[in-house]
This record gives sequence, C-alpha cells and structure tokens, in this order.
Amino acid sequence: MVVEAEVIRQEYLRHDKKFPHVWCPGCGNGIVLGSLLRAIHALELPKDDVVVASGIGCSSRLPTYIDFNTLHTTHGRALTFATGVKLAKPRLKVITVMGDGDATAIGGNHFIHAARRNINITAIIINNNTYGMTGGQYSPTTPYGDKSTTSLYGHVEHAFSIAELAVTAGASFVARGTVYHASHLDRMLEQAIAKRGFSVVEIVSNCHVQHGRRNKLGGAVKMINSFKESAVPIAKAKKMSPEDMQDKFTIGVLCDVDKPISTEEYNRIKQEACKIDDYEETHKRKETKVKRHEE
Ligand SMILES: Cc1ncc(C[n+]2csc(CCOP(=O)(O)OP(=O)(O)O)c2C)c(N)n1
Ligand code: SF4
Repeated sequence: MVVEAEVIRQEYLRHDKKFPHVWCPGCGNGIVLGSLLRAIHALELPKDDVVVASGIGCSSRLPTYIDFNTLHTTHGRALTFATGVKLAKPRLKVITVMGDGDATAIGGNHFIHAARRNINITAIIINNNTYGMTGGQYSPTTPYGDKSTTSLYGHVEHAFSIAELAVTAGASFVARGTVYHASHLDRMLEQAIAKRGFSVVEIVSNCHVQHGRRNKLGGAVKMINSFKESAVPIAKAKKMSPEDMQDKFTIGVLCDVDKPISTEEYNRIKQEACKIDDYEETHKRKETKVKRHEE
C-alpha cells in the first residue's frame, strides 16, 4: 500500500516544479487529488491520453499539480474548453475539476447543457458550499441561514443539490461522495471516469477557513468527521423517513444509464455529410464533363 502510494506520487505529481501547493492545511482538495490519482492509476490510463481541465478557484488549482495534459482556464469555463478538446481529439479521456461556484454559478449554464448533450467527459465538482478562493462569498450550495461575506446576517436563499441537478439535466452517470469516505470516493471516481457519456461526481468537502470558521463548524478535522454522520448510503436512505434524513445527504450512485453521446453522434453526422458532399461533388464533375462533351 505504501509502495503503491509512492509509485503514484512519483508517477503523477509535478513534485519538483509545483509544490508546495497553495491550499490551507486540512483542505479537502488534497484528498480529492489523491483519490483522482488512485482512480486513474487503477484504470491504467496512459498519462498522455488523459486531459484534466479546470476553471478558477482553490479546487481548480488541482490540475496544476498533476502530470497529465492539463488546462487551467477561466472561471466557469472548464467544460467549454473540455468540450473543445473532446471534439478535436475524441480518443482522449477528458476530466474537469471544478468548485461549486465555478461549476454551478458562473459555469451553471455550461454544466447543465454539457449534461443534456451527454458529452463524453467526467465532471468532478468539489462542493465546499462557498467561494473559498475569493474569501467566502455564498455560492449556489450555501445552506439557508449560513453566514458568508455576502450574507453577513444569514443566507436568505436556498441551496440546490448539484448531483440531483445533474440527473435532471441528463447526465449518464451521477454519484456523490465525501472527502471523509476516501476509498468510496476512489470507487466513485473510477466508475465515473470509465463511464461512456457525461459523468458527474459531486464531492462534499470542507472549507474550514472561509465557511467553517464563519459558521462555527470547527476546524478541518471536525468538519471532515461531520461528513461521517451526515452522509447516508442511498440504499439506507430509502428506508429512512424524511425527518430522519433532515440535515443529511445521500452518497453513492444516483444514476447510471446508457444513451447516445453527442460528440460521437456529431462525428457520425460529419461522416454522413461528407458522403453527401462526395456524391454531389462527383455528380457535379460528371455534369461538367457531359457539358464539355456537348460543346
Ligand atoms: C469571470 C470571473 N469572475 C470572478 C472571478 C473571481 N473568482 C475567482 S475564484 C472564484 C470563486 C471560486 O469558488 P469555487 O468555484 O466554489 O471554488 P473554491 O475556491 O471554493 O474551490 C471567483 C468568484 C474570476 N476569477 N473570474
Ligand atoms: S480557502 Fe478553503 S477551499 Fe481554499 S484552500 Fe483554504 S480551506 Fe481549501
């Protein structure tokens, strides 16, 4: 196990150039990084075939530390860059890493339409319920009543569920995990990356510095431990009453379906169109020849 961890560290981290990292001690982003590398390693994906794109945020720094083809793009646009890569080089395994703000506020439109189109990309969303990098403003997942720098007296809006939004928008595979349940997270990421179609993993994480501190949720250890209590496996949750599920959330696979992938459909259409073009071209040439002959 220790040897395996060392192999992963040596093989996949840009350890000489990019460390020390920028994250606060105890931030869940590091756990996600480890889990992502273990999942890619387990799937035996060649490094050159993997592309990891991100937007802007603490979570979006993740690709800068790992030795694949990486893109650190603009806020909310990881999926747009990823879509371009996938259209240009369909054989590549394309993964995006985004924060809750990046993916579902400024990038919300891209997110729902990438899911609707069923593009063959894996979207990892690290949900820490806040805009960590910019000092703790509220995001679309900040719970009602929570304090942030933009809701000093308690948040008056309601949060949505990222995973459930992804299911409704049409993703092929949707799962939720937490940074407490690291080996479960490895499995969720492995399944998502292996899936053909748009796959989403929402990862419940901690920003103890910007969100936890303001809401008296404790430090990193306390916050991460709290996920042990609040996360309920989907099968168990089905047997629980809505009252028992109050303040809890489910973890596991929410949806896993197979349907046509739009980037592949697009290539099929391109080939069909080329056939028609070829036919018209040949036809035109024939007509020109006949005309010349008549002249
Ligand atoms: C177009 C644009 N708008 C706003 C910003 C400022 N900005 C940078 S990161 C960020 C929020 C990041 O929050 P989230 O995506 O949840 O990631 P976290 O830092 O919590 O991991 C914002 C608003 C920006 N860089 N670009
Ligand atoms: S500010 Fe929050 S999200 Fe950003 S590195 Fe620190 S703990 Fe992590």
